[in-house]
Amino acid sequence: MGEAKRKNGYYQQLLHRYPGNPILTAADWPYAINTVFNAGATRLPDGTTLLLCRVEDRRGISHFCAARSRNGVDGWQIDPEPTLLPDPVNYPEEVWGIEDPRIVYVPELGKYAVTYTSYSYGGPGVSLALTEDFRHFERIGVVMPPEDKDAALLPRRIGDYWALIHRPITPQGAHIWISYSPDLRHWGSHKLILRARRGPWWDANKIGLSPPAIETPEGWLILYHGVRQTASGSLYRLGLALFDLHTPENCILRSDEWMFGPEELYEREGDVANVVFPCGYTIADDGDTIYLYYGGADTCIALATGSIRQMLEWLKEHGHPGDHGL
Ligand code: BMA
Repeated sequence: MGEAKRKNGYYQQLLHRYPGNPILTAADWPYAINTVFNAGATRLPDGTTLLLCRVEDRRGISHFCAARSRNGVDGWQIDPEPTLLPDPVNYPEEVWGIEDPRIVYVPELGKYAVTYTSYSYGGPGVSLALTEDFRHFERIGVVMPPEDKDAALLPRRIGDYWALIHRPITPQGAHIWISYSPDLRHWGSHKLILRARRGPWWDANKIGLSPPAIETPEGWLILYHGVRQTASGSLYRLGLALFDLHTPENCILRSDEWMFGPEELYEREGDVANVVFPCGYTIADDGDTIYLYYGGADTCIALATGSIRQMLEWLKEHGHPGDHGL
């Protein structure tokens, strides 16, 4: 079952890279850009996979552009022009661009909620927009002021409240929090739910939600990134944590080891070396196979597939309750 031999023995491979990676690069774009990476993902009602790609232009400022594919792997139809541009006149928090979208379909609204980083003089904050078709967007505006990012909504209310997982920077560090809202506009009941570890750990000092939480019968499964600072730069890797379905601020399990990290050249070399950064996934008709879309080295979009059931089994074997190892 997907065991890979590495330096000192074997580890279980949970995510399998698509051999044709990267699946999208700047060379595929219908207009001049610098890079394309960190895409939100969803499956539309007709089964089409939609990626809302973060595109960095040749000034350094990011916007979003949609790419659609029948099979989620190839044959991408890319919008001929930017799909969502920053709107600094009406939304000054977007003056330095919009980045890293996460898409969640919200059945109660019949709309997709897109949470993204809005970047300005104030720093990065979290903004929310709603859309039905990825052509027209209704901006709600800033939902978490700077400095905050890596946010995604849960797809349904918990009790009476919407819940947002996000990563503020506070004097205590860069940890993952949850906040609640009755109307998607007013947020409170903020709680820290997962701490960055310290010292030599792969997820020391800075962690953040990667794609939106995956709802499973055993809880909300999250893939989170950990950032290890080294003498030659940061290493972005991914681990797993499981949160209670009814009380999502309660962490049931957290992995000690990372389960995916930069290995291939398109993950190790690019504008920012050694980064794998997923912002979205789709789930196949079998309800178990996950297609994870991730940015490689802030330069391209790559795809890896895995099994949600296997990730849960691995987490039960390799995980610990609570803040183990802090
Ligand atoms: C994070 C985010 C991501 C980026 C990563 C590596 O802070 O800004 O957009 O992929 O850094 O540069």
